[in-house]
Amino acid sequence: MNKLMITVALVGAELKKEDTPYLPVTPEEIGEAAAEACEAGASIAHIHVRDQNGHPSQDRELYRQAIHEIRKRCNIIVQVSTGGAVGMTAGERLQPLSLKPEMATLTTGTVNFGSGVFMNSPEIIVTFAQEMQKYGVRPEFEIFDVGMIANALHLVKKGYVTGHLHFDFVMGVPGGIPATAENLLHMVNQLPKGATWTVAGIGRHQLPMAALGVVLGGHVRVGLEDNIYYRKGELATNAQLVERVVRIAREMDREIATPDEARQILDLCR
Ligand code: KMH
Ligand code: ZN
Repeated sequence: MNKLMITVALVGAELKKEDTPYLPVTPEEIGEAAAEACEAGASIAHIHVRDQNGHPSQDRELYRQAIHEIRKRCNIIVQVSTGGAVGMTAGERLQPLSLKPEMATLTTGTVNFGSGVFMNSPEIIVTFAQEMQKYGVRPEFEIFDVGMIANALHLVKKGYVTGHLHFDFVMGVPGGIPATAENLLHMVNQLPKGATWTVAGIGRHQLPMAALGVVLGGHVRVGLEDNIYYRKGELATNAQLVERVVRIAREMDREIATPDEARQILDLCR
């Protein structure tokens, strides 16, 4: 079977240090957490950044510092968020793209997000895709519900996204698609030939969706952005969540992709 890419979603925008002391928030902490996760087997780090008060931010300078701290320590692929936090403007969210990271998220639709609304109008989606093209950044389509796949493929048809197509199915957000095996298969079946996919289950869905990703030949995202527990009542570190997926994959005879192997799978080596 193909090698498994593990994405670690290190930070997110919704959690606080009070929720878990293991949450990295400063650029140095993000760099450390990325290096530990990479050592454990992660090939992609999906990152958000926080300001000095720990609040979610899309500030370009903070991203520059966090990426610098990661690069100092390891070879992991850096994937910046363009989702940011609910309520941020498109201009705020776009800031890290001008740093020309290897990858960035691109959410192709609006979705209820807990008690908020994660806004992605047709205009925003096209603008974000164009900015990624301009800076040579590979998008990861961030799919929170099934209609977003058709929106992503529409962007491809119109030429706003070219090259290798990679999707991340984020399942179990309150307001988004429920995390079930049937729903995952339904989404996988809609992808064009040659596209790759990752699955990210939220909260208690992280572990079963990761196991499904391993056995179905997809790829897996874990990390504190999506789930802070190792098991009920026991907090996890980012690296521990990665290590568990590595163990599951090895038991299933699936090898783990290094960052450079992930670059080849995603055709980032241009
Ligand atoms: N924080 C969510 C509203 C992304 O990183 O692109 C959006 C999010 C998706 O986390
Ligand atoms: Zn995110």
